[in-house]
Amino acid sequence: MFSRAIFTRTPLRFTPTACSRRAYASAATDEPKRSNALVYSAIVGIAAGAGYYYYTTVSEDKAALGPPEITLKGDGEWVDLKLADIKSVTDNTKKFRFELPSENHVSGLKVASAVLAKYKAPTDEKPTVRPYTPVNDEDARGYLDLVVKRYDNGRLSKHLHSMAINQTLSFKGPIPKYEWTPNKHEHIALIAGGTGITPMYQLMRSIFRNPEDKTKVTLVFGNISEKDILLKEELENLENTYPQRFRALYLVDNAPLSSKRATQGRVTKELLKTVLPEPGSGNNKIFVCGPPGMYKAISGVKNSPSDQGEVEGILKELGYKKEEVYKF
Ligand SMILES: Cc1cc2nc3c(=O)[nH]c(=O)nc-3n(C[C@H](O)[C@H](O)[C@H](O)COP(=O)(O)OP(=O)(O)OC[C@H]3O[C@@H](n4cnc5c(N)ncnc54)[C@H](O)[C@@H]3O)c2cc1C
Ligand SMILES: *[C@@H]1O[C@H](CO)[C@@H](O)[C@H](O)[C@H]1NC(C)=O
Ligand SMILES: CC(=O)N[C@H]1CO[C@H](CO)[C@@H](O)[C@@H]1O
Repeated sequence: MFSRAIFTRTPLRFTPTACSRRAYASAATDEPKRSNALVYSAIVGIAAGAGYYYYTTVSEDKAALGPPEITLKGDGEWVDLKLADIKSVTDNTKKFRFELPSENHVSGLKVASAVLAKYKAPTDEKPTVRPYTPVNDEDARGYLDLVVKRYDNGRLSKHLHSMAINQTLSFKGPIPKYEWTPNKHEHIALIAGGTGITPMYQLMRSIFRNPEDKTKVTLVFGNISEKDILLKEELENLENTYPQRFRALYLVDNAPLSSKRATQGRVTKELLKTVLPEPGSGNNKIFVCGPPGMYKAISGVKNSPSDQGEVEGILKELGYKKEEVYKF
């Protein structure tokens, strides 16, 4: 369990061009041979074991408490939660901790699901409602953590970033997304852009904190500069603790690479062909979550929350079927 992750940093077989947010180009110009050598960059695990310690500590705490109370019951009720803490994550992203009604309350979320947040400015006719994926453990008591990126013209994200401690925000939910049960798939691949990491992290946490769940996880996290890797510590912790089952590939736009953590470039067909489980090769699933342009290039867009739409883009070109892909 404390074995160390020792991956060599191999150059990736794709053109390392700078790209903008919208540049999830779908076309790889020539057909590369499928390489068996999975190429990942990762760091050597120094703090392996921290995750295990955390897991046991949480379990013991839990045993001392009685059954939890549920905050968000899926009954359509809005619940006001008080902002208790704010931590800076990157230049434009913060982690917000909301207090649940008591120390004995849990959020009520199951994996994978989201909450809805609602805000109405005094001048607004209608409230703005947006979904967010909490990053705390589902059985954490007393709080709910959101990691939210601020958009300059973003109605809800801008409000959230302007909130002061002790102000409240209305929440309801949960909104079920993809119900996870242990070992539902043998291998899952998660392709995320920006804050699209949050539902992926929810899945990963649920898998790795359950000793019965043996699912292998490959993460491709793109469209970021190195300093913008959200949930970096949390992801490193998983990489170090589960080097056999968790592999992460970080792609950055055009930032100069100072560390071994990230690789320059973009998510291309050629790259995905090397790191994803082969189409039709078993009980595998590919999850996609990111900005609209990313869905378009990689998986095709969703028609609606209840209609996944057809698989398009790179994943279609690579031969994945509808049942092998889930768009968050
Ligand atoms: C299931 C689900 C879970 C989500 N979880 C999270 C989460 O954990 N953390 C988080 O920060 N966000 C998350 N989001 C996105 C979130 O719901 C909002 O879309 C986001 O906060 C922007 O809302 P807004 O009201 O601030 O911006 P809006 O008023 O909706 O948009 C304002 C401007 O921002 C731009 N913009 C908005 N969203 C994006 C985007 N994703 N990429 C590029 N440009 C964009 C728009 O083009 C527009 O110009 C999630 C979305 C879904 C569907
Ligand atoms: C928030 O509320 C608590 C309890 O009411 C109070 O002790 C604390 O000083 C408040 N914090 C701020 C920043 O207003
Ligand atoms: C979703 C997301 O994080 N998009 C970012 C991708 O990278 C560009 C350039 O660094 C940012 O401007 C986007 O906001």
